[in-house]
Amino acid sequence: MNPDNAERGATDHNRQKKAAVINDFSSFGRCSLAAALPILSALKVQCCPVPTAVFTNHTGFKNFSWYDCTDKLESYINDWQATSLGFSAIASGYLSSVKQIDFVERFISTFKNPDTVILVDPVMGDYGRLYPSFKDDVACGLRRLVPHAHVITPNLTEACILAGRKYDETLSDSDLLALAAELSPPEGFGCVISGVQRGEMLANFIYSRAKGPAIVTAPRIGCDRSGTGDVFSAAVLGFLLRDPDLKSAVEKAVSFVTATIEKAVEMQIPVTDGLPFEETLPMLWS
Ligand code: PXL
Repeated sequence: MNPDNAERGATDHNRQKKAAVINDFSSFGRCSLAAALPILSALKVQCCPVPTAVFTNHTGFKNFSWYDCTDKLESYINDWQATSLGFSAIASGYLSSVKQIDFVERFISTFKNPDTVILVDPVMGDYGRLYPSFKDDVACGLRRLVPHAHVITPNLTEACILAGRKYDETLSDSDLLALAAELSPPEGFGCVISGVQRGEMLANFIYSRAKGPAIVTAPRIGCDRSGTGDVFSAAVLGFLLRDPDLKSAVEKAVSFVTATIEKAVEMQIPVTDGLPFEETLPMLWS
């Protein structure tokens, strides 16, 4: 190890928090790393991206191409260990193979320290269907990451898959709170089932290990938009690093997402193109 790096892990944490974010990079569509980077930066967290794949644009477009980065991932563990990097948070998102899930487990066990916050966003699908390019083995593999996490942020589709049950849009509020409790990782903050449609509202069903169940709602504005879940989970992580209260982090993330969706409607942004957070990032500065 370079002796200059010996103290880096401990001192960097005091200077500025760092989050390693293991997710894909989609060059168009403002999702995954392209959302996590600006949002964590605005929340004054240094985002260190670990790209699992590079996409021309996300898979919600008719045409998309990608190259897979699996073969390059191990270098992140080797080089960052040699540089003695330490992280205040590790987050995972779009993982397209069991090999990548294995990598996330190794990454967490290498870099986790007693204070590291681990967020797993089990990105797999929406509206009861897996995203194109996802296979059942990945869906099963993602269950393995939950016990490593302190907080997970599935949507309804992902929560049903994680729990091994059929997708069901008719679940009651109490069913969804029970599901959030069932899926909560054994340690840490808990689980948020995000963006569940409730008439004119969108509801987030929270099970907080410290404070129990809660529901945070916001008006449903226009159509669902690509990348909303990624913006939400990045904001939840950034806010949790400031204040370890899950409900309060969700409330602040929901306010940010809602204001950004209002802007998207006002600016007539196509629903595929992600949220125009460039317009609202200043809300996160303080
Ligand atoms: O927003 C989730 C997501 C992330 N990454 C890619 C995607 C999607 C959803 O469609 O296609 C590449």
